[in-house]
Amino acid sequence: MRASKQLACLLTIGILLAANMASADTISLNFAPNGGVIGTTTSAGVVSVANWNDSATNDISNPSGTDLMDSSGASTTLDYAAAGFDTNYNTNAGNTTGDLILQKDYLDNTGGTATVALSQIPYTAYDIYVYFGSDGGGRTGTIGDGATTYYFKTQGNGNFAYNQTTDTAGTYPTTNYAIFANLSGVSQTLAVTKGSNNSGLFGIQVVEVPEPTTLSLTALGLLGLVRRRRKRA
Ligand SMILES: [Ca+2]
Ligand SMILES: [Ca+2]
Ligand SMILES: [Ca+2]
Repeated sequence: MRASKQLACLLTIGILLAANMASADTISLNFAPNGGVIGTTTSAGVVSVANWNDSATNDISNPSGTDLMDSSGASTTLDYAAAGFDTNYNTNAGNTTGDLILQKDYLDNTGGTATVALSQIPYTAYDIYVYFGSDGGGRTGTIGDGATTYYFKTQGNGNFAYNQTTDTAGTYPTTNYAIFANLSGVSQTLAVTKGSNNSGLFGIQVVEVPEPTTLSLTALGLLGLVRRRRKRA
């Protein structure tokens, strides 16, 4: 196969894979105990999508909800329930963008461990993005899903850019989100544990992972098509 044709083939497969990735659904949950509502038309998150589900805004520290909508606005089965948060609080992130509103208010854990239980997760395979922080910088803590625990130090009021912790060794990088990748099962419990001072959760995204078998078959099918066309030419 000539280099130009190889490139064209790879590009086509890349575009197809990208299209398949983009078709994956996302369910986004923003904790908005003090009114930091993202709503349905504003995009936010590392996986930047609209149609966020905002938690109750009436100064509640342990909200729950049922049948959250996905990023297309369609209702899903996903339910959630927070427990062990002691209060809620604000940063000075403001409200000029969805990403800032996400980090404006949060469920605050001032002692021990607090959890968010997700149930009736509608996807076969998925990643969970958890956004955490506080109004104060340099506060240590951990975020875990029962299998993996990531360490973090809060970014505080001076930095609302997205920075991911992948630290499982206890070096506490200054970050504001973690990804629990390639999970399966209908329920998960995410736990934030206080370190040096209180911190909490801004929000969560559950992102469907396209099934590898479907992707592989599609890619193989396309390769076959390209080869057949080459033979005819
Ligand atoms: Ca449900
Ligand atoms: Ca607590
Ligand atoms: Ca929030």
